[in-house]
Amino acid sequence: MARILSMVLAGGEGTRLYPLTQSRSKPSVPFGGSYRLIDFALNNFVNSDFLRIYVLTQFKSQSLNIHLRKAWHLSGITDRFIDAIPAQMRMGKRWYDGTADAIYQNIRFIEIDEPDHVCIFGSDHIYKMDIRQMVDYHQEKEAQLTVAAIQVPVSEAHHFGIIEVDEEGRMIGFEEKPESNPKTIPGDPDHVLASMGNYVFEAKTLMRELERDAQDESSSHDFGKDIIPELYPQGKVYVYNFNDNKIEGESGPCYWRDVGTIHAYWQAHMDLLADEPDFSLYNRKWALHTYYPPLPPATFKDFGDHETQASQSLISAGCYILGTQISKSVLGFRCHIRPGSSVSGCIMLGNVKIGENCRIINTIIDKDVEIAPGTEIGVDLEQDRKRFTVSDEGIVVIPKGSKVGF
Ligand code: ADQ
Ligand code: ADP
Repeated sequence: MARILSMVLAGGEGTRLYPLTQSRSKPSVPFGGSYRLIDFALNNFVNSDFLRIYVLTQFKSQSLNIHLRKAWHLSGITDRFIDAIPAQMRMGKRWYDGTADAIYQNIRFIEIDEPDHVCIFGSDHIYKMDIRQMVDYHQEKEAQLTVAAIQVPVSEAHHFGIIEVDEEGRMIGFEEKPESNPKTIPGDPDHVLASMGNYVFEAKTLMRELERDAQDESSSHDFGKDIIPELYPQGKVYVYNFNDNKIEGESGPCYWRDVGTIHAYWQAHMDLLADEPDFSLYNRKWALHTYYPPLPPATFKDFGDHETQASQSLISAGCYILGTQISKSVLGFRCHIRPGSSVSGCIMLGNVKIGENCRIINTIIDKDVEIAPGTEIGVDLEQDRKRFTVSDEGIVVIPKGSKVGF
């Protein structure tokens, strides 16, 4: 058995998700009622039985550290670990440049561990992947680097590293975030093959490439911009097709979403509420671990003439719903809603209090928000734009800790 070390890049600033990333890094943003974005990447490793994991943090990492400590603490007499490594400026008084620099500044952890292969994955995406299958492919091909890839519409090509591949699966072209004329898939002019930002490196190659890149003053020290374009023309770089990945107990299409913008974040929640979601939270063979606070079950009560009705929604523990209509919404822990209110297309991240007779549509409400009785949000977007962030698609965001309408 090859020895595998995993490094999860969890430093993303997430500027396009602002204000959800005002006080926390992108991987720490709550998702799906009970989870944080980073949980999906970590569940992929844990469910694949790769349990030697460093999580590299940088920006606004306190919320993430607390979550890692509460949800992902491994202890015992084995050599399994999930350890957060903060940026420590070991290579001089500077933070990480690009993603390759983040690994380079922690290269001693790889040297000490002496793995055969190193998995370097991002932590910003919603998906399930049995990483063993990617590592098996990497070993069969005797690759120096294997990059996971997925088909995306050509209109999105400028967000991704765009790959060309030969019939054997070998990378023969790569362009990071092309601004125009991306290479489309042969025979399919509407799609490109995009890098998912997930890499399996032969450890020796990784260390050699990081050392070389560190000496290159013209480099931005990024896997997508520098390391891959340099390595594939002369090295053995292979492409792993994410659509070949099989999750035990599931047969559906492979789901992968970048939730990097407010609208994508909102839409991925709505995906969870579909009659038959492409991303299931219910597969017991692929349990989605996270931290659960000690809270009672969600409570639903009628109040006088006000019936409570909830449909197409996910409601987390500790919620207390009194005489309210809830549809197409995801409520995190400890949300309290008072009678006569209605909520539709909403995502509440947790500990939200909504007074009587409110009407709230298509709104993301961050933690610790209080909304005064009789408030309408998402109904008159022109008014909302004066006080809140509203996405081009009309999704309103209420920042953490706000008191609205008082
Ligand atoms: P980007 O989407 O631009 O491109 P990037 O900002 O490099 O992704 O972030 C990748 C991962 O590293 C994220 O999980 C992020 O949180 C983390 N990260 C970013 N900066 C970091 C830092 N300084 N320290 C620690 N972690 C950091 C990449 C690839 C593309 C590919 C897309 C897929 O470069 O080729 O298509 O991911 O989304
Ligand atoms: P989240 O909203 O992501 O759940 P928490 O409320 O759990 O975050 O906060 C996690 C930690 O982050 C707390 O210790 C809190 O004090 C700290 N924190 C929150 N905002 C800031 C900030 N702007 N600067 C520094 N620390 C912060």
